[in-house]
Amino acid sequence: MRTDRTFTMLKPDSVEKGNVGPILEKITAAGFRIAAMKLTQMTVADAQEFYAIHKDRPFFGELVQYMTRGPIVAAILEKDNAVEDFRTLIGATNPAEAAEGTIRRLYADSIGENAVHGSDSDENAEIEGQFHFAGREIF
Ligand code: RTP
Ligand code: MG
Repeated sequence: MRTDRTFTMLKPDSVEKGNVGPILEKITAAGFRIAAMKLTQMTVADAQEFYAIHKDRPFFGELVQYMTRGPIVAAILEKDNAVEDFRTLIGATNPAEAAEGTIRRLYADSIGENAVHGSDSDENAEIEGQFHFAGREIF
């Protein structure tokens, strides 16, 4: 398994608000190489599977509704220490608690609609990247 890749989604709110360009600029400026990227929309079944770990949480229904309401930008990103460095770049889950200059602080509205996803482990980065991309789409 590679340990220098992470998986991200620019969530529907980022696409709706026209923030894809500025967010990608921050990601590439931070030294991440784009290994795979596409505009796509998750079905309800996709989102339920992707976020299965949260299925018993009270916000699960809202989360699935949010993540399926419009297109997302899915991407695999490469950099040394990618998973941890990307989580630092995006900031805390709740944008009100996210550090100054982080993507969620700059572009997210609330803990529910928080602009971006970042994998939380090397193992999940691999699983999530394969969930969204075929081998021939990864460079
Ligand atoms: P993500 O998986 O999207 O990168 O976010 P995360 O690790 O920072 O947060 P996680 O605990 O995995 O939660 C996944 C997503 O569920 C939504 N959420 N809503 N209303 C709420 O209290 C609440 N808590 C979490 C967010 O969209 C969060 O990113
Ligand atoms: Mg998470």
